[in-house]
Amino acid sequence: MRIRDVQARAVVAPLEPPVRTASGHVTEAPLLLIDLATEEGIVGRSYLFGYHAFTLAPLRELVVALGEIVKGDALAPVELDNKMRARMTLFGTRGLQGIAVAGIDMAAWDALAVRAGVPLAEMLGGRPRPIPAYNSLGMIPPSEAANAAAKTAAAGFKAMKVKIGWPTLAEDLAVVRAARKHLGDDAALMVDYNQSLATPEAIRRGRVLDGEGVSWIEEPVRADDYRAAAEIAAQVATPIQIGENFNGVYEMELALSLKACDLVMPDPQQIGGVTGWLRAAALAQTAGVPCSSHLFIEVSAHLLTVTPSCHYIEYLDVAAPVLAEPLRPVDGMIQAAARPGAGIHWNEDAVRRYRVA
Ligand code: SMN
Ligand code: MG
Repeated sequence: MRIRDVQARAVVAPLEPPVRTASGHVTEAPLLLIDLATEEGIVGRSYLFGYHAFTLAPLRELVVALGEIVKGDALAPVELDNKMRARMTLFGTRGLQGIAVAGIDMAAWDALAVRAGVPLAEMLGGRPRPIPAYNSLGMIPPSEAANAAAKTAAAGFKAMKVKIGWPTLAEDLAVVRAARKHLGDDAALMVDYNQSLATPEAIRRGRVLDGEGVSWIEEPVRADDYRAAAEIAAQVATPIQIGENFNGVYEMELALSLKACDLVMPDPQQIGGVTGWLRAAALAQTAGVPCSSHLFIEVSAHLLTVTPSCHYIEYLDVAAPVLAEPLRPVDGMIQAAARPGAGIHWNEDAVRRYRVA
């Protein structure tokens, strides 16, 4: 089976509620929708999340250009990954280049599973199964945290993440204590600083959070400051979680070698798609580190079934407005659809509505 062409469409979908973070707000869902067609008529689909609309045009150019490079090649995702990365060796695959490679990789693996007539999880040697999910919220003020936690518990989640990094530690604590109180004692509460603290402040706030029943502190400092994260992890009892910004598995290996974190959460587009994730899952396994996902719930629901140290799937469904059948959590768990591929099918009316040039 050979690749006939790769199409990429840019949309800006609504993101409700917007994701407020201590390092800026994401108020809409800029997505690049990828359709990889084979000569036999099989179509593999994936999407990329641009965070801000201005990334979509260059991202689309990169995906289309890489699509031309792999046009006519066999549908062999690992070979395609090798070829695309080799073509960019001289300037590297950090940033949008690496994300574009991941987008084509995820669509190629989807096509492979569709052709085989099995869910992606089965293509990878696993089977769809319920994965523990956490409800992932943005920065919410203390006044809303109790209600958000109560609604999360009522929805059946056994875990919730809230973003903090308010101007004062007292405000962070007010949010954590309100959420902790209304989430239920048996539920996990995680916090995410989105890289907003300096190291001394991260240690100061982390030590106070140690007494608050928090299951992980995410990205306290700059995502790639692994030495700082290691210092924080050594001085704070609460597990330190990073990984959504691991740009490929070499960065993940470096972070683990520096003991920068107690937990990891690769992002499928940042880590290198399905191919990158499989390597990341092995790194997490050999390091003995629990591995969660970041965004991309459809493909993550498959990937986590073959992740030996599978931990949580993040429930923050940025692509739902343009999907024909968004994945829904049931009793705090998320299970991939037992249908061929990754389960990504567009709602073409919505795509038309949100399409951007
Ligand atoms: C995040 C998600 C989506 C947009 C911005 C930030 C976040 C997370 O860091 O962990 O979900
Ligand atoms: Mg995060």
